[in-house]
Amino acid sequence: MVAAYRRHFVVALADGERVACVLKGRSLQVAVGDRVEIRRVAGGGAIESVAARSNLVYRSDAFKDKLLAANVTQIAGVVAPDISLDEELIDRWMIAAESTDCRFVLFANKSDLPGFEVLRKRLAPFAALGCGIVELAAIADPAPALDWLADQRTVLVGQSGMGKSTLINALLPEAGVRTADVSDSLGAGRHTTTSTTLYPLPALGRDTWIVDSPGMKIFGLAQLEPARIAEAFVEIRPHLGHCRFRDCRHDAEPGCAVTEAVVAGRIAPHRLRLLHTLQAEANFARGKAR
Ligand SMILES: Nc1nc2c(ncn2[C@@H]2O[C@H](COP(=O)(O)OP(=O)(O)OP(=O)(O)O)[C@@H](O)[C@H]2O)c(=O)[nH]1
Ligand SMILES: [Mg+2]
Ligand SMILES: [Zn+2]
Repeated sequence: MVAAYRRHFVVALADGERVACVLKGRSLQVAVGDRVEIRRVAGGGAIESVAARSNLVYRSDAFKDKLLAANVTQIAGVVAPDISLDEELIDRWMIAAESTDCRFVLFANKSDLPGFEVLRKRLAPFAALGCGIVELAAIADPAPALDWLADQRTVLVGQSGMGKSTLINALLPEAGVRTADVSDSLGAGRHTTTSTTLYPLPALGRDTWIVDSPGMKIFGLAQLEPARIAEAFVEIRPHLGHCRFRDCRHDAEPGCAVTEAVVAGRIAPHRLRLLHTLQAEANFARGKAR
């Protein structure tokens, strides 16, 4: 399945034909990147089944799921100097990637703009956590991103106006994806990209593609299992299992290896706070019978 807009989908068949589809049945969940079976109906198709997937990247709160893509190998966050940086959002993308066995990379876009040097400094802590950072000006040249996209099934995430669609256009000029000035998209409080769309990148490898998604300001991870969220923090993970209490919450318990690592400067305090926030969000969602 290659494009999703609300309850409307586009499926690309093996011979290249594209069929507008609806979902058969309410229980079925489908995301771009899914392999599906369809049945022809008047005017299009109905998605009847979804093949087993290697993973599903989505965001969720206590009330609903927002599917991004299935069978993903890499999440690429896009940031730029002309839009205020939300570090917690980046942290959440990293956690989403870790918990779905995806690689995470940050595209620091609009390197041609003033203020890029400030952005570069603010991204340094993410590099320290092991995330790749690619500096580029997508509008002029997507080349720095190519090595990172090769042989990967990537989903682009980022706030509106960062340049996700611009990067797609630079990679695939024939795609003609709509982009818009930051002032336009932010001023009206609307997003330029409204559907989630998969673009094959055959020049960069077999089964290689990239997904453009609508801009997002929040990234809920309520679907995560509360007890396992800590493992998705790369710098917290090595300390797990070393606390005095087996069921340590890494809060105010004595003999907590994680809070000791915070005191020693090996874990940033905001990262431990985010762990507790994500656990609270996940527990809250579980309390609601979703
Ligand atoms: N100066 C500069 N502007 C860029 C660059 N990349 C994108 N832009 C501009 O940033 C604006 C937003 O780009 P889009 O590609 O529409 O952003 P988006 O992330 O797809 O936004 P949504 O679809 O709303 O999520 C456009 O005016 C682009 O021309 C770049 O490398 N340098
Ligand atoms: Mg866009
Ligand atoms: Zn602990």
